[in-house]
Amino acid sequence: MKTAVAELAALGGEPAFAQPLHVGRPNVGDREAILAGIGEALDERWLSNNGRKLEAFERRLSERLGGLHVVATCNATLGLQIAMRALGIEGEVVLPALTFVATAHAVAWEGLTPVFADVDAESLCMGPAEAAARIGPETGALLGVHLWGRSGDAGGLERLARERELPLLFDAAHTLGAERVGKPLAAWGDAAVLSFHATKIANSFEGGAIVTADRELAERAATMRNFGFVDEDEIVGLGTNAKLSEAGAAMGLASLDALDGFLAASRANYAAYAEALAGVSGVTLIAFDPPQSSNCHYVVIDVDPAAAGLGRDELRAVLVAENVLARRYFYPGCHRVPPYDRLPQPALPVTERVLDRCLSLPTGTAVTPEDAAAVGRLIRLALSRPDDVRAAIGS
Ligand code: T4K
Repeated sequence: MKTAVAELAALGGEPAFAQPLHVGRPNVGDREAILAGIGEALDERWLSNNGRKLEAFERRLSERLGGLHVVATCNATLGLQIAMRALGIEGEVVLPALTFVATAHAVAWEGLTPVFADVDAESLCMGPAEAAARIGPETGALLGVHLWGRSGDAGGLERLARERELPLLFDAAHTLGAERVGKPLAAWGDAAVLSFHATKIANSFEGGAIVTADRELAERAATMRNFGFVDEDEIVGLGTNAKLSEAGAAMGLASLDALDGFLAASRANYAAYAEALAGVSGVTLIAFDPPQSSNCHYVVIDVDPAAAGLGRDELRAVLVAENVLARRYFYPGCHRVPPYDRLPQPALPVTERVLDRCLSLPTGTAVTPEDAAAVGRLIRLALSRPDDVRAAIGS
């Protein structure tokens, strides 16, 4: 354990971790079950197109989500696109700029116009006030994001959408295992889309799922996922190929079986980070409140440079030198990257502050609470002598 600033790798010491500690290292369920599931698909020579694994995966996920309709897709990005088409959205879509770029790309790829809103300072999600400020005559839908698996005023967004007669879709990519007032985050809005990408709390290698209480919407989405086919020779409209493979579904099933263990690991890491960072001036852990009904899958700190003595990027350099590959999710913000940087740039003060100060720390089953505590100690040590650190990293 390092006790002196001079021992930090940024100042010439050995890295604290021999192997890199990643944000987004996949959680892997029971290896035997995964391989057996893939083996069954091979034995049956049924590798895609509504196979038994896909049906079981959709059924199991639906059970986990209180019986909602589930349409699994090859990823969440195409899931968002299909959901927007199935909802019949046209024109402008109001969404937060503070999200992974896939949210905005899905909108633009559908020929719709993203209109970026700010986020609420507490929840860091777009709430009704931020969304309402960006609604105009061309608005065709609201697209909320449960950022980092946390939720803002989802009920307020639902009320706003009802008042303005707009569909409300949620990007729920980060939310599996997270609830609000006893209701899964993926159950809010007219539809929501989960991601089962390798980096998510549960994965199907690549994958996603459209979730909705509306059976007809789910049927339209399922048809669009498979080229618009409703029968062998019958196509009812425009479709794409967004099918999840049987290998992916087998992985997804094993992930759902292991989900409670994954959640426990993330919550334990979150608790270890919270303890290790308690009282560190200028560093605030973005809270999951309460952790038991959150998935705690993204551990994010806010670094206030004035109070901490180092800025977020300086602290990140210290951690990377220690082999702690912290990420600046979701810097620089959708509004700042092509093609959206050519749109009129709205004032997004809360978004800009978060993008300048937030840092995602490694977690998941590849990280132990002891690792998390060690990362917390490194942060504490670096901030005990910020001037020495800054001089060493030359920022
Ligand atoms: N909406 C939101 C809010 C999202 O965050 C995402 C995806 C989407 C929509 C779209 O969902 P999908 O269409 O992907 O289902 C990664 C993921 O590729 C992306 O799915 C995810 N969000 C995003 C938050 O993270 P990158 O560009 O950061 O990936 P990359 O390659 O830098 O990997 C992240 C870290 O994970 C690295 O430290 C390496 C590690 N890693 C990654 C993979 C894939 C591993 O250790 N092993 C692996 O197999 O986007």
